[in-house]
This record gives sequence, structure tokens and C-alpha cells, in this order.
Amino acid sequence: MNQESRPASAPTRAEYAADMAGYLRAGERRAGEIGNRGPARFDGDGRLHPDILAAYWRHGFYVFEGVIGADEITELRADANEMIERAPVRPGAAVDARGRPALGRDYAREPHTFIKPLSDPWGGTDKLNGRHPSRMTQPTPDADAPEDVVHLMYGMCQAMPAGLRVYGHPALLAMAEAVNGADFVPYNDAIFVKQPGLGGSVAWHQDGVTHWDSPDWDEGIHGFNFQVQLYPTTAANCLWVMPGTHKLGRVDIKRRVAENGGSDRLPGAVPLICAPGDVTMVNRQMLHGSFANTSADIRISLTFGFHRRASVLGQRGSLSMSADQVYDEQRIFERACVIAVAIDARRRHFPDETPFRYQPFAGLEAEFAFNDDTFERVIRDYNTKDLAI
Ligand SMILES: O=C(O)CCC(=O)C(=O)O
Repeated sequence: MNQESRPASAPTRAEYAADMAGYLRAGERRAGEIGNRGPARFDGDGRLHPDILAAYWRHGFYVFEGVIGADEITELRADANEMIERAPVRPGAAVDARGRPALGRDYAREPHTFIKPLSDPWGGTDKLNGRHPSRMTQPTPDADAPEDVVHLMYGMCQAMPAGLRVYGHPALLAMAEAVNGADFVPYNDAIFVKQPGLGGSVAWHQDGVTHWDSPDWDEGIHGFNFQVQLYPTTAANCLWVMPGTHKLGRVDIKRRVAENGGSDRLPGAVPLICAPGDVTMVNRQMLHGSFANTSADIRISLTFGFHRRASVLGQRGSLSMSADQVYDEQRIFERACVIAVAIDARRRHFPDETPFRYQPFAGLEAEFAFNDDTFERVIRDYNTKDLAI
């Protein structure tokens, strides 16, 4: 996609922002009505409260309010903003905007993905297993917009000390255990960066690609994603979800858009409006997406997911993982080690917190303590072992 490929009829950034206002207000009303949000609550044994679990399974999402404290958000913002500043000055460059070596020259996977401002990099393409069949509206950016903007950042457990620590957050891991079982395993992580007036869209899609026709298919088989919100999110810049769609199997997205007169403003969608420190949990089978950020507000969402072990064991790589890879016991273990190291990194930084006990690593804690050795052995290039399905 380049700017020249935008239709001449594309609205300007300002026109689009004005035109979206009614849709955004209606979404805010629906979000207020559906609720499905509140502080994380656990029972006496540290298990996620059954009412929250039921609410998650009913609608396919939940907004956990105030999970990450203000000091930790400050650390996460500092690390995420440092990561943005250390991006190559332009795609493919070896240096950042200040002439320093760009982050990631020694990483196996490039940590930054760039797009054209306000564009939709995936909609209507066959990228990522073709799961974004319909292109979003791509407004024309303001004349002073840069050529390219950072859209996604990968490898937060390696690049961001606070990112590794949040990966070991006891409340988040207890939620993962409640939804996916005690032997839950990681999926991947990606940071969505939606710069004010520049951030691109993410076309309507369902995340899962592996199990739609599986005889064991059910509403949880493709796992879920968390998003830790570093800044307030608004209807104009946040992720939107279509409640209940995690129960439907594969949704005919093209048809939904066609039945909506070709408009990407699908009826019934709910914006996940958050305060900094709120964490959303979204079922990976939910129909979801986000619009170009023509607003004045940044969104940075640390996105990372977890699966049932049974959903990944024996499966082949998909999405950004090569289909040549098979997720066998060893591979799952190697990626799950990141959780064990993250828990220990967190324990050292927050000594007053009770660490999460990750059952698959019970008794192996000393082997996966956070130190220089495990950084090299486990954390370096860990995301080449993501468990995408
Ligand atoms: O946050 C966004 O805008 C998109 C997130 C998303 O598509 C995902 O988590 O799968």
C-alpha cells in the first residue's frame, strides 16, 4: 500500500474524523449498556471470580479495570516510547532518527513494522492467512504527515525490561489459567502503536486460523489476547469488538460489510474504552478491528495472548510462523520458559507481590531464574518460537 493507491474519493483526515462522530457515539452508548468490565476479582484460592469468567464467555471479551498500577505504567510507557524512538529512521534503515544504531540490528526478528499513515496494511490482502478480507477506509493524512509510521513492535520481553515484567504479572497469569487451564501456554506479543492523526487501521478479522473445522472446535479453542493499555483509549482510537461472535465459527466478513452497504462501520460493534492500566481480554475468535486513528490521542496497546496447551500441541505454524514448524513438546516448553523467567524478573522488581505459580514449571523455578544466562538462553529471540494458530 502506498499513499498513491488511495482512491481520489478518500476523505481527508479531518473529514473522516467528523464523519465518524455519530458511529463513535453510538458505540460508546453500546459499551455503556453492555458493561462487561470492572476490577479483577479473585476468590480465596486466587482463582478468577466465576462471575467474571461467565461474563467473558458470554460476550467474548472483558475489560479489567486498574490492573496495572500507575508506577508500572510509567515504566512501561518509558520502555515503549524508547522502543519507538529506537526504530529505524525509515523502513530498512540501520540507524534511528538520532543516528544511533536502530533497535533490533542483532534481533532475529525485526522489531518494528511500518505502514503509511492512516492506511490499512492487511485488509483485502492475503497476508496473515487472508484473515482480513475487507479493506477499511483509508483517510488521506495531513500534508505534513511523515512517509511512514511505526504500526507494530515485536519482542517486548526482550526489548523492554518492563515488558518482560508485565508478562509475569500474577493477576494476568491467573486469568490465563482460569480461561485456558493450569497448563496454559503462550501465543505471541505485539505492541499496536496508533499515533495521533497517523495510526493505521486493523481490518475486521477473527484471529484464529487453525481450528475452524476441527472436530474439537469450541468457543475457546483459539485462546485469547490481552491488551495492556498505556494511555486512555477512546472510541476513535481503540479496538472494537463484535460481542458474541466468538461462538459463531468462521464469520463471513465480506458479506457483513456488503450487507452494511460496503461500509466498515459495522452495526453492533463495541469500542473497548479504557483508562491507562486497564487490561482487555478478547477471545481470538471474536470479530474485531480498529479504525484509522484520525484523533488527537495516541494509543499504545501491549498485546499478548495465551492458549490452551491442547490447542497448539502437534499443530503447524501459521500467521507469522512458518508452516514448516511443528509445535511439539520441546517447542512449547521453549516458548513457555519465557513465562517462568518473566515471573522471576517481576519478583525481583516487586518483592512485596506474591508471584504467580506457573504449574508447568513447578520445581523448575531455579533453572529459570532471571539472570544473564536465561536472558541469552530464553529471552533472546524468544519470539522466533511464538505459538501462532
Ligand atoms: O489493537 C488493534 O487495533 C488490533 C488488535 C488486534 O487485531 C488483535 O489483537 O488481534
